[in-house]
Amino acid sequence: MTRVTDDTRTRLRTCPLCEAVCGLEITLSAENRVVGVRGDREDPFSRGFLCPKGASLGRLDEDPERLSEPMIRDRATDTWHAASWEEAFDLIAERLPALVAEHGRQATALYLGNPNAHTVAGALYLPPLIRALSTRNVYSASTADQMPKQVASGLMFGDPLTVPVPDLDRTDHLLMLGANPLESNGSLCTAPDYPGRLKALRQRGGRLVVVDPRRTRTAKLADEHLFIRPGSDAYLLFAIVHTLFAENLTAVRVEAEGIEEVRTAATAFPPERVAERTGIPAETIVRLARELAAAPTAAVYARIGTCTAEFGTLTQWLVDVLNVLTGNLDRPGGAMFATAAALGIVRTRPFRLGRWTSRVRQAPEAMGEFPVATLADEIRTPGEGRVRALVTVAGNPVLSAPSGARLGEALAELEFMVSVDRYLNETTRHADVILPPPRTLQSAHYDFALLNFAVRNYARYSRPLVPLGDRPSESEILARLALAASGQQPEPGRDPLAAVDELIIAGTLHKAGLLDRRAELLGDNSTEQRIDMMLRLGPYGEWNPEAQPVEQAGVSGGLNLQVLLDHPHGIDLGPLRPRLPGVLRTASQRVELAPRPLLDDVERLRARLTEQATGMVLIGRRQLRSNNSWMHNVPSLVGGSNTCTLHVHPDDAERLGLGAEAVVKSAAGILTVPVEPTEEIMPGVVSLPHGWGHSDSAQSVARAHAGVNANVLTDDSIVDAPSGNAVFNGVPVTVTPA
Ligand SMILES: Nc1nc2c(c(=O)[nH]1)N[C@H]1C(S)=C(S)[C@@H](COP(=O)(O)OP(=O)(O)OC[C@H]3O[C@@H](n4cnc5c(=O)[nH]c(N)nc54)[C@H](O)[C@@H]3O)O[C@H]1N2
Ligand SMILES: Nc1nc2c(c(=O)[nH]1)N[C@H]1C(S)=C(S)[C@@H](COP(=O)(O)OP(=O)(O)OC[C@H]3O[C@@H](n4cnc5c(=O)[nH]c(N)nc54)[C@H](O)[C@@H]3O)O[C@H]1N2
Ligand code: SF4
Ligand SMILES: [Mo]
Repeated sequence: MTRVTDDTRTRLRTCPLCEAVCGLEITLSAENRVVGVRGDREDPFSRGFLCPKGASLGRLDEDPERLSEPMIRDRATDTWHAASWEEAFDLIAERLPALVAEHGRQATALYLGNPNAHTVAGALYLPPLIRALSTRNVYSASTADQMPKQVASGLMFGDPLTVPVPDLDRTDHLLMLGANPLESNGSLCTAPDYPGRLKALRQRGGRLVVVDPRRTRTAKLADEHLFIRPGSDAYLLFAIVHTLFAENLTAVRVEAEGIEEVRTAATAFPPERVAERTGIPAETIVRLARELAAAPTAAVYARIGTCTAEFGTLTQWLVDVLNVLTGNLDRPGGAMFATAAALGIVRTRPFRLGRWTSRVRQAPEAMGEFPVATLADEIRTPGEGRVRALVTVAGNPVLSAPSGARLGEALAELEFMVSVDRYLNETTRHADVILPPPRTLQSAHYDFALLNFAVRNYARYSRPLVPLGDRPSESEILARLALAASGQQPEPGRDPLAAVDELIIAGTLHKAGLLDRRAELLGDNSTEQRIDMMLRLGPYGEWNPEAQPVEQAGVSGGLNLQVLLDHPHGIDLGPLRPRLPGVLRTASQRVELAPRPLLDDVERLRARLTEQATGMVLIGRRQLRSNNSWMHNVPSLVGGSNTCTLHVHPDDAERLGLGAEAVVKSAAGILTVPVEPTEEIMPGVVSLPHGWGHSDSAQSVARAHAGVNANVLTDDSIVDAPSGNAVFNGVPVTVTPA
């Protein structure tokens, strides 16, 4: 460890590692090595909170095994050599356009991974890349994650990005399903120090109820924890809806269509009919409904455990149906919509689902994407439109997608593959070219996506802490990739980023009637000027005639980049405010409680109600010192409790005669895993974390803590019908002694 000396400097930056957006205070040595990380106590949102991952940001950023130069693979020998940026882009410009010329645009696919939600490059420079490729074969981690929430929100509110979040700091009652923020730090609910906020809820007399097949750390903090049979949340929520109607407990306060249709649909799901399926007694369900209705304010919140399930979209829909029926949507203490500072995509027409379908499975698109669960089919099924080339950006689908191992075999059949990634890993090993992004600390940071889901309105911009030198930023990599994919060379002497930005700036200012003010945009480069424009035109912006006031002391006038630069700890933009009907984009201009595609899907739910729960089922879990697949090469983040084991209830372990290891078999695959008996899991359920399985990894620490790939067991042939989302929870398995 480098000593803190006079040459060190301390700088502020947002942590990019999870959705909690904590402010960090980072101490750097003269050589730009991280010598210390602390939570930024002056950040008005995170107030000094820091988790073990944030504390390890330096080690992660300086991992000696991360890639620093482009890599090119020789297919004949399967060996890699470092290449110059010119060589790498030249190869792409030679191969991709030729492939498209021969086989058409659909022959190229794109897969976008989770870290894109945390980078400026992902937010601002993926859209031009998608346009340049102009293929319908766009896939992302969203269909292994939150697509059900986005589809439900799109149908109910008209915009899939209009997602309500629980008003954590003011609610009196929180019903939480399938989320474990004490390990994950929260998701689709940006809340730094989520654990502290939950403790505060209880301290002010509020009630927290957690529904989870595992007694998680979050469950232990709650007033009440209920085990639920995996995959049955939609039944539970429908029965709560049923009870609200049956007992006249509804109190709708917003303009809503379709209340009668919801009442009718719920008649099929009285509490006594779902009790067995959910494992929750009818009396308890009735009590949950009464408590929800009686609380002065309440919010229902459900996350990944309920999204990555067969009825994910119905569950997410019912969450907000409950928020509406109990009068809690869009009111303080209920479920509210954040107001992010940067101007986002302005949607003018209502969200539509299934505008086109995939070639092999006829899966409907959602938000311009096909389900990642069908990517392997599109690569492997011969015929016109077959995917022959793939570009991945910040994704590791071999470990993160359902039937990931099968997808890995499909990747090996591609004719050409490019990955923008910091590692040579389970996915990128199939690439022909890997383009590594710079260090995190060499990148600027602004949370374009996550601040739309914040529990308090807030903005913070961080400039790069370490100079880039003569290598490209990730934004430039994506811009040059877009050029190479269309067979173009960057114009000599012209910054390819500036070319992209100029088009967007001119278009946006023209629409706003402000083209003559182009010269006023501030910033060191075109990206910053774009951010300045988005802030100025945004809901608190200097150029927005209807801007909301910025109430923070010391900030006068509307927001622009300079105001954010002057407030490096971030700016508090106040508690969430009611936003209906302004945010609605539905045809009716009301909240649509009974969208047709969802009512249609209720039939599928109904048909499965009486299904007997036999055998064991598999679910996932997250670990505090981990993040999906890519943080296992940092010594401080592996080992201890952070290991890849199968959680099994001791009664099941005994009944099944399990020893130290078990063989777990599903319809999709088979694995041998170490067994960890624990009372914290519901009988009949086993849990395995995802993101492991590094036995062939090029990273030495990850290889030494390999674990197994949980997605060998998950089955890509089963998805949540409306959204196409992958199913990771409730996978039928057999468990036998090894
Ligand atoms: N069984 C099971 N599977 C799951 C889940 C589950 O709960 N259970 N969860 C799902 C969820 S919620 C998600 S979001 C997905 C995640 O799915 P993916 O996004 O496909 O997987 P990650 O492991 O997050 O991979 C991120 C990749 O980005 C690279 N990377 C990291 N930082 C950067 C960067 O700044 N730039 C670039 N270019 N690359 C970077 C890493 O090296 C890694 O290769 O996994 C899903 N898979
Ligand atoms: N430390 C850490 N933090 C992370 C990540 C990480 O890998 N590690 N990943 C990040 C990502 S990509 C995301 S999307 C978020 C996710 O954030 P969360 O949604 O909070 O994710 P989990 O911690 O996996 O919690 C999901 C819970 O659902 C439960 N569950 C499983 N099946 C069911 C079911 O059928 N019904 C119900 N009611 N519960 C069920 C599981 O037992 C688990 O406790 O976390 C992010 N933060
Ligand atoms: S909670 Fe998330 S944002 Fe905060 S320090 Fe940890 S990883 Fe970073
Ligand atoms: Mo995720």
